[in-house]
Amino acid sequence: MKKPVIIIVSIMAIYIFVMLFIFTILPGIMYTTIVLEDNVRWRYSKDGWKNYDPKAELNGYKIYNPNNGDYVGKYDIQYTNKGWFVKVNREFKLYDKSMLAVKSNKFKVYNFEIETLTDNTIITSILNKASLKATDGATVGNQIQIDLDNDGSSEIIYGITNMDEMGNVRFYVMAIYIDGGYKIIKKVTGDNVPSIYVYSIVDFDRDSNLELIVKESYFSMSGCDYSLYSLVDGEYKLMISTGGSL
Ligand SMILES: [Ca+2]
Ligand SMILES: [Ca+2]
Repeated sequence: MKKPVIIIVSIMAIYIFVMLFIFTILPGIMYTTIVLEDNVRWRYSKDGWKNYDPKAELNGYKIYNPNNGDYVGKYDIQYTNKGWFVKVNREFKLYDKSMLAVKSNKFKVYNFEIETLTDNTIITSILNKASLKATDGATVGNQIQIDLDNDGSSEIIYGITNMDEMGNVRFYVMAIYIDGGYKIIKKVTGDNVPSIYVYSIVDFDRDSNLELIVKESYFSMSGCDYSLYSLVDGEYKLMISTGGSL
């Protein structure tokens, strides 16, 4: 090769690498961007969590199963009014499963199982802690056992719902058992209590403290709300919350 050709090829190679670094590698180092279901988008940077522009390019996102943590693959993704599409062999194809996609170098999604909570003494303890009193209807609960702070022993996440005799949901409370006591994460009371459940358990920054992504849906509204909670000093604090309806 002649010298000018080598120089031009070298400059082009450097240009491609720099562009690749700026647009593909750097965002995964500087930020964590999470995409959820109906185009909910959160971005974490040194300034904390922010809702993020839904129109931006979505190239090279890692898709996971939100419930069991299975890695689906890395794709360019696109949201339309028909739902999520992923690029396979240069063509965008409909992705009809739950969408949890991230751009990050650190992200991990955990497998978890929801079990029925049958121990009434636990239910009573949590309701006392939350200053709630069950009505004469039905009180049902579920639990997830998982090591949330990576100290080798499991914590338990509880969800308890109470219905009155007419079948109206009167309250919902989410709590964890951690460091030998119950801590309330979320409590909703009133005439319009949503159905609430743990959508995904993740570690976005790999500090071994797991984050909870919680989904809320109301019968009277289309779309859902999603919230991200982080473990701070033994308690779950709300980091960001957003409506997923379009
Ligand atoms: Ca633990
Ligand atoms: Ca974490």
